[in-house]
Formats: sequence, C-alpha cells, structure tokens
Amino acid sequence: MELADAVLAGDRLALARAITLVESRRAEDEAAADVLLATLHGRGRDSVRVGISGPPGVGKSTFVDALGSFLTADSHKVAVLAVDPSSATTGGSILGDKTRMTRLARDPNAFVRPSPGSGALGGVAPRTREAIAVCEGAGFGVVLVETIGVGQSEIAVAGMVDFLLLLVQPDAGDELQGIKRGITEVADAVFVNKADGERHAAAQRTRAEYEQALGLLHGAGRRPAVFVGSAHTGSGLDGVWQAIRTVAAPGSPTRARRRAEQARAWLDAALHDQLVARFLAQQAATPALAAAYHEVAAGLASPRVVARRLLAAS
Ligand SMILES: Nc1nc2c(ncn2[C@@H]2O[C@H](COP(=O)(O)OP(=O)(O)OP(=O)(O)O)[C@@H](O)[C@H]2O)c(=O)[nH]1
Ligand SMILES: [Mg+2]
Repeated sequence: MELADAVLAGDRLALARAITLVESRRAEDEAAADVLLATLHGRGRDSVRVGISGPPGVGKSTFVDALGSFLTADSHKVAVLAVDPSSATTGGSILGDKTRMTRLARDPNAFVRPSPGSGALGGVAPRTREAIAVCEGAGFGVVLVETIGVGQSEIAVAGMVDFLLLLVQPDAGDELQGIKRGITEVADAVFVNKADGERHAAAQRTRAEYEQALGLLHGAGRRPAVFVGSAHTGSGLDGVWQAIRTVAAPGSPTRARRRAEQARAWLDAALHDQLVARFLAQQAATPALAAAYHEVAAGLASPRVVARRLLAAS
C-alpha cells in the first residue's frame, strides 16, 4: 500500500495523512485504516511511549518542547501527540500547542501533531493508540503524548503509554491544581515544574508534600519518584529521562507486562467500537432506532431496557 510505504520511508506528509486516516470516524475510511495499521504492524520502531499530564497551564507543552529538544539533541526521533478533551467544543488549543512547541515544531527530527481529540464526539475515546502506532511506523523512537489532567483523559492515556509523568506547580496545592486522586495513582513519576526564578524553595516544599502523599498512597510498594525542575531552563530533564528509560526502554519487564495488558484492553475497546458502529449502521436504515430515541426522550422507558430490546431484535 502506497501510504504505508511512504510512512515507513519517513515521509512527513504521509505521516500526517496516515494519522488523519486512523483517527477518522468515517465508515469509508475504516478499511483503508485497517490495511495501513496491518502493514505497519511490527515494521516500525519500538518506541518509548510517554504520557505527559497535569492541570491546565502547568507547562506541559513547554515541557514537551524542552524534553523533546533534549532528546533530538541526543539523536532521538521524537513524535508529539496531544489529547485535548476540551477542544471538541472549544475549537481546540492547536495554535497554543504549536506556539508553545516552537523548538520542536521546526526540528527536523521531531513531528508535532496537535490532535483535536475529535473522537470525544459521542463519548468515544480519541484514537491515540492508532496514532502512536503510525508514528512508530514512521521510525520515531520516542512518542510524547500531552494530555490535560483534569478528567478521564489522563487515565485513558495511562493505558496507552509505557510511562506517565504528572506535572505539578510549586505550592499550588492539589485543590487548586484540580488534580484528582486517580491521576496520582497511575502516575509513574511527578515533576514539579517551574522551579526557576523565585520558586526554588516553593518547589522543594511541593516535592516533599508529594513524596509524603505518594508514600501514603503506595505504602511499601512501588513509589513514584518526585523530580524538581524547569521546562524553561531545562533543569531536571536529565533525571526524568533516566527514570523514564528505566521503566520504559525496550527489554524492561514492566513495559512488557504493561503492553500485554494494554493490547488486551485495546482489543476490548476496538470490539466495543466496531460492534457499536456495526449496530448503528444496521439500525440507521430502520425506523426502530428513531422510535427508541423518542421513547427514551419522552421518559416512556428505561434506556437500558430499550437497548437490550433493540439488540435482541437485531
Ligand atoms: N517560569 C516558568 N514558566 C513556565 C515553565 N514552563 C511553562 N511555563 C509557562 O507556563 C505557561 C503555560 O505553559 P504551557 O506549556 O502552555 O502549559 P500547558 O500545561 O501545556 O497548558 P495547557 O495545554 O493549556 O493545559 C506559559 O506561560 C509558559 O511560559 C517553567 O519551567 N518555568
Ligand atoms: Mg499545552
């Protein structure tokens, strides 16, 4: 297949088109996307997949730009994907991402893809897994996924990456940062960003607070490390990358175990996706579905019961 060959050859335009294809929800794109993913499978780079999460404005894009540049300087090829659950309604932070990633955006060894997260339509997760697979096909050895850590998105991203890094701000407090317990539970490490200028002491206090909180949360088990640094000055990036590599480099048993679990979860998600799509395609031609929507909207029956009735009749 032409597109797959172009992706494998490192053609950036083809890469962008391929990601659009696998993210597409149009029924007529599904078959081509399947062929593409099947062709790329196992043929690209075995990348290190890293999720970067944290509250709005904590510095995720700036951090990705800094870490990505640090890595391309060390001859890595870095792809950046963004999962923004809000952009479907707000029109997106695409511009914001590009302006925050000025270095990577013009780095020949980097590829920045601000994803609209359009899959959030209808409550279906964006197809970040597929986009990661395409980037690996194109030979990227590191894939960084930025996601706003205020909802379910970061928990979903945790199921797609080898390592999840939570960014926090000095002295902001969890309440203020809008950080849910969930993300702290799934994070592999915490990075206290913006430890520059006047904020060094505050950053150290925040580090101590997180170390204590994570100690309570994880007990004697695996305890995520807490780093302090700055996306502006680049301090602390080295230490974080070492931690990421320990867990997420090829050959790591933790990574192998996670990927096996994630592949099973991906199959489940794909089954859900495809079953729902197939069912809705069948029902679209019948008046039963429209009648069912009317019925539940009017409060005449429980949606759950109606769903079962529709399925039984299909
Ligand atoms: N002093 C300081 N400011 C920083 C640092 N990192 C980011 N900032 C600033 O924080 C602001 C937000 O940075 P972004 O990188 O856009 O933050 P974000 O988390 O990606 O934001 P959203 O994508 O909107 O959630 C910008 O004004 C950055 O310049 C840092 O290390 N030190
Ligand atoms: Mg951002």
